[in-house]
Amino acid sequence: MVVKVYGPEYASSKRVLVCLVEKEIEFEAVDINLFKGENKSLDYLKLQPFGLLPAIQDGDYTLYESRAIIRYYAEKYRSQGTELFGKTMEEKGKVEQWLEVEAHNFQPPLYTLVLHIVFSSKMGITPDQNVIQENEVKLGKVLDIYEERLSTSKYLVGDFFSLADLSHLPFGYYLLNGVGKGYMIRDRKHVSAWWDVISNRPSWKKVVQLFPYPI
Ligand SMILES: N[C@@H](CCC(=O)N[C@@H](CS)C(=O)NCC(=O)O)C(=O)O
Repeated sequence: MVVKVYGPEYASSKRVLVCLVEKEIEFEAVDINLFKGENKSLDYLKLQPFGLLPAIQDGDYTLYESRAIIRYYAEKYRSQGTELFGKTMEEKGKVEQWLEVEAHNFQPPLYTLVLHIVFSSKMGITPDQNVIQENEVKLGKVLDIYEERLSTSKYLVGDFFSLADLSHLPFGYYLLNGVGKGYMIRDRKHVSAWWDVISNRPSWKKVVQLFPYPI
């Protein structure tokens, strides 16, 4: 069964796509244009009642929330493609920990920067320099913690690439492309080395090449 992924060009959908590529799961992309409001169509709202991208359809099964989707596929196809949860329960616990950090510490300030810097005109937002500065400072403090962690470990959890690293790719990309604050990665030696390793994975390069960002 081919998995249908809705809205492949948007960042949160790319979290799902890169996971499917790593797990060697066949998929089909269905375009939904957020800027034309297609995410609020009655048909799409049946799949994702909040009108957010992505959602997936896998036969009769549907699921939304990108991190729920990647957890689902990483678990369902544990022995296929890249093992993204680690080998032990302890490693899985740490993968979950860093997935939560990504969702609650890393992404929120970065999402605000993306909205105010990249999509302000398309989304009808007046860019607010105070909000931008405040979120840049917040994200910097988060990245300082990453720098410390990555000074002792190649990846966030240990010596293996996991769902935790993967989950940072879609919005991390914006920092260097679009937001124009690549220095936040490049000025942190270990974060910078980590970023180069994870963003050079063939899976991520394939996703960005197949579905360019709407920047
Ligand atoms: N927590 C959701 C967030 C999804 C999300 O915010 N998606 C953005 C695209 S990256 C979106 O659909 N935005 C449309 C809107 O805010 O109306 C997930 O991870 O699936």
